[in-house]
Amino acid sequence: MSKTNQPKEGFKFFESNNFSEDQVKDRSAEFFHEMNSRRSIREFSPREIPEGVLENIVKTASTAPSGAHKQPWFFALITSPEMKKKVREAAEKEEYENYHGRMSDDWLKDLEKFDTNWQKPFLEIAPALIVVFKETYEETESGKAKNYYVNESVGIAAGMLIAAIHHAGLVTLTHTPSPLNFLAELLNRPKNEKPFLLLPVGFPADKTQVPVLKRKNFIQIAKYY
Ligand code: IYR
Repeated sequence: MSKTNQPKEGFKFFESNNFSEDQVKDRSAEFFHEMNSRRSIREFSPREIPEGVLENIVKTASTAPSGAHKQPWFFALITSPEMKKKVREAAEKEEYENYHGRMSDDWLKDLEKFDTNWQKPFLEIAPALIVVFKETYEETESGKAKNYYVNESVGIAAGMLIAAIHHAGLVTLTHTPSPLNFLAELLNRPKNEKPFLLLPVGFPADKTQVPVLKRKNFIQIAKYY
């Protein structure tokens, strides 16, 4: 093999999938179709999540790109009824304040169509809660090391987590009982981690309903230049 066929130091050749144009077209359409059936779900079945699934979806999330490949995320997987109860109680305390004064009238009006309130029984019923943490900096042996584009990185990982949950055939809700700090305390996480999102995960309750919503169409969200 000649030298030019060797990757440079520290690199390897990328293994392209080499799909045909038709395959690329079909795959893009099929994936859109699949993702377009995703909905945020607020009523869960207590049905258990099959073994290995939480690991697979978290590992999928962790394939996300991140600033300087620092992977500034941590996923707390809560499955014990005791911890779920504690999370529910603390979340409901924050949500009670949110719905009774902390959210503006405009905000409450925007939420009317979702028929939500401060009560969050799904936090105990769903078989798993995933708390996504962002690592604002890295704690190394030689001290604090900087992470880059933390919100962007963790936001992308959270999106991939939601896609993986949906692809597996499970449902979730992107839940933000702000302020979220009670989660760091309850789970005893280190100082460099801040809670980012709380996602109940599981199968949907029988006959659960979702609001009739319309997604923006292509010309509302994109333009060719
Ligand atoms: N966190 C509250 C309120 C809420 C806020 C937004 I923005 C929503 O899209 C939905 C709900 C709750 O979860 O009820």
